[in-house]
Amino acid sequence: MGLLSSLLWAFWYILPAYFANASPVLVGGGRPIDGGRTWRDGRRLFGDGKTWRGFIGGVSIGTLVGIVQYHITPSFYGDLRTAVLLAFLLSFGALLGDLIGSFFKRRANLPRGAPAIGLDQLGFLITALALAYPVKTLSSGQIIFLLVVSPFIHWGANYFAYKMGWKSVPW
Ligand code: CTP
Ligand code: MG
Ligand code: K
Repeated sequence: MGLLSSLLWAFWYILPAYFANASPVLVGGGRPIDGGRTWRDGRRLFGDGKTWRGFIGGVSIGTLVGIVQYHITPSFYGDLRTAVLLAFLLSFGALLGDLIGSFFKRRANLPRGAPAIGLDQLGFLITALALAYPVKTLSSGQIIFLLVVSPFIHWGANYFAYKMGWKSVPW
Protein backbone atom coordinates (compact mmCIF):
# COMPACT_ATOMS: atom_id res chain seq x y z
CA MET A 1 0.00 0.00 0.00
CA GLY A 2 1.33 3.44 -0.89
CA LEU A 3 1.91 6.04 1.81
CA LEU A 4 -0.93 8.32 0.68
CA SER A 5 -3.49 5.54 0.48
CA SER A 6 -2.36 4.20 3.85
CA LEU A 7 -2.97 7.63 5.42
CA LEU A 8 -6.32 8.04 3.67
CA TRP A 9 -7.44 4.63 4.97
CA ALA A 10 -6.43 5.68 8.49
CA PHE A 11 -8.64 8.74 8.10
CA TRP A 12 -11.50 6.62 6.72
CA TYR A 13 -11.09 4.18 9.63
CA ILE A 14 -11.37 6.87 12.33
CA LEU A 15 -14.25 8.87 10.76
CA PRO A 16 -17.00 7.45 13.08
CA ALA A 17 -14.99 8.67 16.11
CA TYR A 18 -14.75 12.19 14.66
CA PHE A 19 -18.49 12.28 13.97
CA ALA A 20 -19.33 10.88 17.41
CA ASN A 21 -17.11 13.47 19.08
CA ALA A 22 -18.47 16.40 17.06
CA SER A 23 -22.21 15.67 17.04
CA PRO A 24 -23.11 16.28 20.73
CA VAL A 25 -22.72 20.02 20.17
CA LEU A 26 -25.82 19.75 17.93
CA VAL A 27 -27.76 16.88 19.49
CA GLY A 28 -26.72 17.25 23.15
CA GLY A 29 -28.47 18.96 26.03
CA GLY A 30 -30.86 18.05 28.79
CA ARG A 31 -30.03 15.80 31.71
CA PRO A 32 -26.32 15.65 32.55
CA ILE A 33 -24.79 12.16 32.86
CA ASP A 34 -23.64 12.88 36.42
CA GLY A 35 -27.19 13.94 37.36
CA GLY A 36 -25.70 16.95 39.14
CA ARG A 37 -23.65 14.77 41.50
CA THR A 38 -20.31 15.92 42.90
CA TRP A 39 -17.01 14.15 43.61
CA ARG A 40 -15.40 14.18 47.07
CA ASP A 41 -13.67 17.48 46.17
CA GLY A 42 -17.14 19.07 46.07
CA ARG A 43 -16.98 19.72 42.33
CA ARG A 44 -19.12 18.12 39.65
CA LEU A 45 -18.28 14.60 38.50
CA PHE A 46 -18.40 15.55 34.78
CA GLY A 47 -20.40 18.79 34.61
CA ASP A 48 -23.32 20.07 32.57
CA GLY A 49 -21.41 19.73 29.28
CA LYS A 50 -21.72 15.92 29.35
CA THR A 51 -25.34 14.89 28.73
CA TRP A 52 -27.09 11.60 28.02
CA ARG A 53 -28.52 12.99 24.81
CA GLY A 54 -25.06 14.03 23.62
CA PHE A 55 -23.56 10.65 24.52
CA ILE A 56 -26.29 8.47 23.02
CA GLY A 57 -26.77 10.78 20.03
CA GLY A 58 -23.03 10.82 19.34
CA VAL A 59 -22.72 7.03 19.55
CA SER A 60 -25.75 6.64 17.25
CA ILE A 61 -24.50 9.11 14.63
CA GLY A 62 -21.00 7.62 14.66
CA THR A 63 -22.42 4.11 14.20
CA LEU A 64 -24.63 5.30 11.32
CA VAL A 65 -21.54 6.79 9.67
CA GLY A 66 -19.98 3.32 9.81
CA ILE A 67 -23.00 1.79 8.05
CA VAL A 68 -22.72 4.39 5.27
CA GLN A 69 -18.97 3.70 5.06
CA TYR A 70 -19.61 -0.02 4.67
CA HIS A 71 -21.83 0.63 1.66
CA ILE A 72 -19.13 2.81 0.06
CA THR A 73 -16.14 0.50 0.76
CA PRO A 74 -17.46 -2.96 1.76
CA SER A 75 -14.13 -4.71 1.17
CA PHE A 76 -12.41 -2.46 3.74
CA TYR A 77 -14.63 -4.00 6.43
CA GLY A 78 -15.32 -7.47 5.05
CA ASP A 79 -18.91 -7.64 6.27
CA LEU A 80 -21.57 -5.32 7.64
CA ARG A 81 -21.38 -6.77 11.14
CA THR A 82 -17.68 -5.88 11.40
CA ALA A 83 -18.31 -2.37 10.06
CA VAL A 84 -21.10 -1.74 12.58
CA LEU A 85 -19.13 -3.17 15.49
CA LEU A 86 -16.05 -1.13 14.54
CA ALA A 87 -18.06 2.09 14.18
CA PHE A 88 -19.88 1.47 17.46
CA LEU A 89 -16.63 0.86 19.37
CA LEU A 90 -14.95 3.90 17.79
CA SER A 91 -17.97 6.09 18.67
CA PHE A 92 -18.50 4.70 22.16
CA GLY A 93 -14.76 4.97 22.79
CA ALA A 94 -14.70 8.58 21.60
CA LEU A 95 -17.54 9.61 23.93
CA LEU A 96 -16.11 7.59 26.83
CA GLY A 97 -12.72 9.29 26.40
CA ASP A 98 -14.46 12.67 26.24
CA LEU A 99 -16.27 11.85 29.50
CA ILE A 100 -13.06 10.73 31.23
CA GLY A 101 -11.41 13.94 30.00
CA SER A 102 -14.15 16.02 31.63
CA PHE A 103 -13.73 14.06 34.86
CA PHE A 104 -10.07 15.10 34.99
CA LYS A 105 -10.89 18.68 33.97
CA ARG A 106 -13.31 18.99 36.89
CA ARG A 107 -10.69 17.52 39.27
CA ALA A 108 -8.27 20.19 38.01
CA ASN A 109 -10.95 22.78 38.86
CA LEU A 110 -11.47 23.75 35.20
CA PRO A 111 -15.03 24.97 34.57
CA ARG A 112 -17.22 23.53 31.80
CA GLY A 113 -15.95 24.59 28.41
CA ALA A 114 -12.46 25.54 29.59
CA PRO A 115 -9.82 24.28 27.15
CA ALA A 116 -7.40 21.52 28.19
CA ILE A 117 -4.81 21.33 25.43
CA GLY A 118 -3.99 17.75 24.56
CA LEU A 119 -6.79 16.17 26.54
CA ASP A 120 -9.54 17.85 24.46
CA GLN A 121 -7.96 16.91 21.11
CA LEU A 122 -6.48 13.49 21.81
CA GLY A 123 -8.31 11.94 24.77
CA PHE A 124 -11.28 10.83 22.69
CA LEU A 125 -9.01 9.53 19.94
CA ILE A 126 -6.90 7.32 22.21
CA THR A 127 -9.90 5.64 23.84
CA ALA A 128 -11.58 5.19 20.44
CA LEU A 129 -8.47 3.52 19.00
CA ALA A 130 -8.07 1.34 22.09
CA LEU A 131 -11.63 0.02 22.03
CA ALA A 132 -11.63 -0.56 18.25
CA TYR A 133 -8.23 -2.24 18.17
CA PRO A 134 -9.47 -5.83 18.73
CA VAL A 135 -11.86 -5.55 15.75
CA LYS A 136 -9.59 -3.95 13.18
CA THR A 137 -6.04 -2.72 13.63
CA LEU A 138 -4.05 0.13 12.13
CA SER A 139 -0.29 0.16 11.65
CA SER A 140 1.75 2.17 14.16
CA GLY A 141 2.51 4.66 11.36
CA GLN A 142 -1.20 5.18 10.74
CA ILE A 143 -1.83 5.69 14.48
CA ILE A 144 0.94 8.28 14.70
CA PHE A 145 -0.52 10.03 11.64
CA LEU A 146 -3.95 10.23 13.35
CA LEU A 147 -2.43 11.53 16.58
CA VAL A 148 -0.69 14.30 14.61
CA VAL A 149 -3.57 15.40 12.34
CA SER A 150 -6.50 14.99 14.76
CA PRO A 151 -5.77 18.09 16.87
CA PHE A 152 -5.89 20.22 13.70
CA ILE A 153 -9.15 18.60 12.59
CA HIS A 154 -10.55 19.07 16.11
CA TRP A 155 -9.62 22.75 16.15
CA GLY A 156 -10.98 23.25 12.62
CA ALA A 157 -14.28 21.55 13.44
CA ASN A 158 -14.71 23.53 16.66
CA TYR A 159 -13.91 26.81 14.94
CA PHE A 160 -16.50 25.97 12.28
CA ALA A 161 -19.10 25.12 14.97
CA TYR A 162 -18.31 28.44 16.69
CA LYS A 163 -18.67 30.41 13.45
CA MET A 164 -21.99 28.65 12.80
CA GLY A 165 -23.18 29.77 16.24
CA TRP A 166 -23.48 26.19 17.51
CA LYS A 167 -21.11 26.78 20.41
CA SER A 168 -20.01 29.82 22.34
CA VAL A 169 -16.24 29.27 22.31
CA PRO A 170 -14.00 28.41 19.33
CA TRP A 171 -12.36 25.40 21.14
N1 CTP B 1 -22.11 17.58 24.78
C1 CTP B 1 -23.14 16.84 25.35
N2 CTP B 1 -22.91 15.58 25.81
C2 CTP B 1 -21.68 15.02 25.72
C3 CTP B 1 -20.62 15.74 25.14
C4 CTP B 1 -20.86 17.03 24.69
O1 CTP B 1 -24.27 17.32 25.43
N3 CTP B 1 -21.52 13.75 26.17
C5 CTP B 1 -22.41 18.93 24.25
C6 CTP B 1 -22.47 19.97 25.38
O2 CTP B 1 -23.43 20.94 25.03
C7 CTP B 1 -21.07 20.54 25.35
C8 CTP B 1 -20.77 20.56 23.86
O3 CTP B 1 -21.39 19.37 23.37
O4 CTP B 1 -21.02 21.82 25.93
C9 CTP B 1 -19.30 20.60 23.51
O5 CTP B 1 -18.64 19.43 24.00
P1 CTP B 1 -17.28 19.53 24.79
O6 CTP B 1 -16.39 20.58 24.22
O7 CTP B 1 -16.76 18.15 24.91
O8 CTP B 1 -17.79 19.95 26.26
P2 CTP B 1 -17.45 21.25 27.14
O9 CTP B 1 -18.68 22.10 27.21
O10 CTP B 1 -16.18 21.88 26.69
O11 CTP B 1 -17.28 20.63 28.59
P3 CTP B 1 -15.93 20.12 29.31
O12 CTP B 1 -15.29 21.30 29.94
O13 CTP B 1 -16.45 19.12 30.29
O14 CTP B 1 -15.07 19.48 28.26
MG1 MG C 1 -14.93 21.86 25.07
K1 K D 1 -14.10 17.49 24.94
